[in-house]
Amino acid sequence: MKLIIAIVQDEDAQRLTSTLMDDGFSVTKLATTGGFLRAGNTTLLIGVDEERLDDAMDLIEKVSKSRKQVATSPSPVAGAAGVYVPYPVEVTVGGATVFVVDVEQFRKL
Ligand code: 2BA
Repeated sequence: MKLIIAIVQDEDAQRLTSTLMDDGFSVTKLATTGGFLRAGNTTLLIGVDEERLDDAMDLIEKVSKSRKQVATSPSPVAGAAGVYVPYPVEVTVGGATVFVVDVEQFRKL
């Protein structure tokens, strides 16, 4: 068995959860926060048998969209007044950041 840990954007989370469940996958949804943007995102935990791993990955890829977001970072050098001025940086977020790990045991107790 494998555990898929998929970090997706909130905008895609509901549709992805429904799509996975409609296809027979079990999903746990966590509200998480990205370290860089410090904005909300969603992490899905999906335990799958190995033979269904590719099916789940295909669905995640199909539903998760990439989007541009603007982050505000402090400027790397202080200005004349010695103040670090915030400046906008555009980053492309997603589709999905996915980790696949081996599951040593899966039990429902
Ligand atoms: P955030 O950390 O909020 O990052 C959002 C987006 O900002 C990233 O999109 C990437 O395009 C950009 N970014 C992140 N760190 C950066 C940096 N040091 N310099 C410049 N740009 C940077 P994604 O790569 O699609 O990541 C989306 C979210 O997935 C991340 O949100 C984070 O919550 C998670 N994530 C990505 N890589 C990860 C990793 N190696 N370990 C754990 N979580 C990860």
